[in-house]
This record gives sequence, structure tokens and C-alpha cells, in this order.
Amino acid sequence: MAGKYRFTFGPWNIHSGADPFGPTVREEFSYDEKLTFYKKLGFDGVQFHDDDAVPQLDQHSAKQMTDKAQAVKKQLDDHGLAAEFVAPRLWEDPRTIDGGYTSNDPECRKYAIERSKKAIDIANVLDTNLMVLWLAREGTYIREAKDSKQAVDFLVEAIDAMLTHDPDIRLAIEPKPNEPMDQAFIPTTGHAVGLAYLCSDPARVGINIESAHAILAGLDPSDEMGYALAHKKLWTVHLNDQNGLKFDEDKTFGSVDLRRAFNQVRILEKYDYGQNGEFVGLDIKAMRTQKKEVSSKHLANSREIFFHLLDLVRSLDENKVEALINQRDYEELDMLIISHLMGK
Ligand code: XLS
Ligand code: MG
Repeated sequence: MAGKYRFTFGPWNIHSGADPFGPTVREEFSYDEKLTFYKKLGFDGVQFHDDDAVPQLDQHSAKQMTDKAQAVKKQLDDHGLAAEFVAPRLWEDPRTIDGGYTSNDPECRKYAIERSKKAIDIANVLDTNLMVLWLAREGTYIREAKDSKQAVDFLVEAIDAMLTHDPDIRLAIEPKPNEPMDQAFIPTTGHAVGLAYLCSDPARVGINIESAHAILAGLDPSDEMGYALAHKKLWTVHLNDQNGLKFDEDKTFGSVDLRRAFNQVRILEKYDYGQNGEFVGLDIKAMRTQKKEVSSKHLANSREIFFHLLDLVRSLDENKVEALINQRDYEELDMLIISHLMGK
């Protein structure tokens, strides 16, 4: 049963606890140390930002970059791990202060595209054809700062350049409505799917749904998943949880709303998520209060909660559900689900 789902997280999910209001609170594990955690915690693959794999990427020649990526690949092989995806980190460099692909400065837009091509080259060396695009600064702090129609044109131009750079690459857009921006240009799954259809090869542009991002947009993550599944575009997920409309909390999966988490597992299970090689990705941060020795529990716990919910999905009496739907007795259906979640 466990074999059907394969899990991943990114090295940034084990972290030293800094937030916008305070410094680190525990020593950072090195990347090499983090790699030893994966199998122990029950994970099979690693999610990468381009510079998680090749630090100081922009300072390297193409040859240096490839050599470094090859060393990372060897290390993954030694640990029996796969690379799930590579994501270009376009939110830290001075050239991305006003956004990457949608910057008002043509030189900065060019940098963002060139950097993304490098991320694709790294993905190739790591033997994955999936790139995640979290469009961090593609948005505005004030509405008048950018032209929202032109921003979409810029995004299409950038994505087309990536699709042309590598005929095998697949791009999974990770929508998020806000943070760090006030307004993001691609806030929801629907926006991302619409963007995909404007690109030169829509079949190679899909979605990464992060639970917390959907919740921040006031949407139900499992409905977002259904929408992407209907378009055959749910290529990865970032499961986590979020307590209402505030900063992106990246909480342990199911820790705020078990029913909402149950419905995410239910739709993934119903539509055979994973059968085309999709991983169940987690994007979860440990609480700042956690001590270093126990700062990876959030990952193992999220995976365990996923499996408990999977048991509940599989033991739900679907005939009863069906009958109550046919009777349009949604009060009783509500009670059935709540009782099931409570083990009654
Ligand atoms: C931030 C995003 C980020 C992406 C990877 O909110 O979730 O962690 O998943 O670039
Ligand atoms: Mg994410």
C-alpha cells in the first residue's frame, strides 16, 4: 500500500528557523547531512532549487555547473534517491528585485530567462524532465507598477523560451496569490492552466498545487486538484496546511483541518495520482520553536498523517456515500464523513 505513493521534500524544508522578524534559532544541517535524512524519514526523492544543487550558480561557467550537478547526481545515486524537479530561484538576485520574467527592465527579464535555462540544464544532469516555476515576484506591490496584460505576454515569452531550450522539459507552475507580492499575476490553478494554453506547447505546461497557496486564495485545495486533474496537468503537489488568511505558514499536512487534508488524499487516490510517476511532494517548515535534533519531525509526521488519511479514504463506505448523494441528504453525508474521521 505504501509502495503506491512516493514522497519528496526539498532541502529548504529542514531549516534553521529564521523568519522576517528574527535570526536563525538552530544550526543549519549541511546539505550532505540533509541527504542522509531522506530514506530514514521514508522519502524517495529530492526537490531542488537550481542553487540547492549548484550553489552560487551565476558565478560558474557552464562546464563548472555541469561538473557540480554531476557530483550531485552521483550523491543521489549513492543514497538511492531520485531528483523530482528543479526550480529556478528567481527571487534573491538583485536582478529579480522587480520580478524575473515580468520585470519592467528588459535586462532583468533576459537574466531570468537565461537563469531558467541553466536550471533546465541542471535538471537534465539530475535526470529529471520536470521544472517547477514558483512565480515568486511575478506580481506587484501597487497596481500601477506593471501592466497586467503585458505581464502575461512576458510570462508566455519566458515559458516558450524554456520549452524551446529543451524539447523534453515539462514545466509545472506553482500558483500562489500573494507573498512576497501583494498581488501575484498567476494566483490560482485556473490562471496557471489558462497560461499553459497560451504557450507554444501546452501539453508540456502543467501544475504544482500547494495546499497552503490554494487556501491563501480562499479556495479548497482538493477542488484545485480536481481542476488540474481534469486537464491532465497535476504533475506534482506541495502538501502542507495553513491556518486561515495570513503569511504562508507551511504547516504539517492535516494539522489545521483534517477533513480538508482527507479530501486532498481522497481525490489523489480516486484518480490514481502517482501512476505516471508523480511524487507526493511536501513543502513544510518545522516550527521555529523546534530544537535542532528534532527539526525534521514535521516531514515524517506529514507522511504518516497522509497514510492515516489514506486508510480512512479506503475504509469509507462509498456505497453509503453514493446512497446519500442519491437521496440528496447532505446533512447525513456530512455526519457520515465527520463520524468516519472521528473513528465512530
Ligand atoms: C513558496 C514556495 C516554494 C516553492 C519552490 O511559497 O512554496 O517553496 O515550492 O520554489
Ligand atoms: Mg511550494
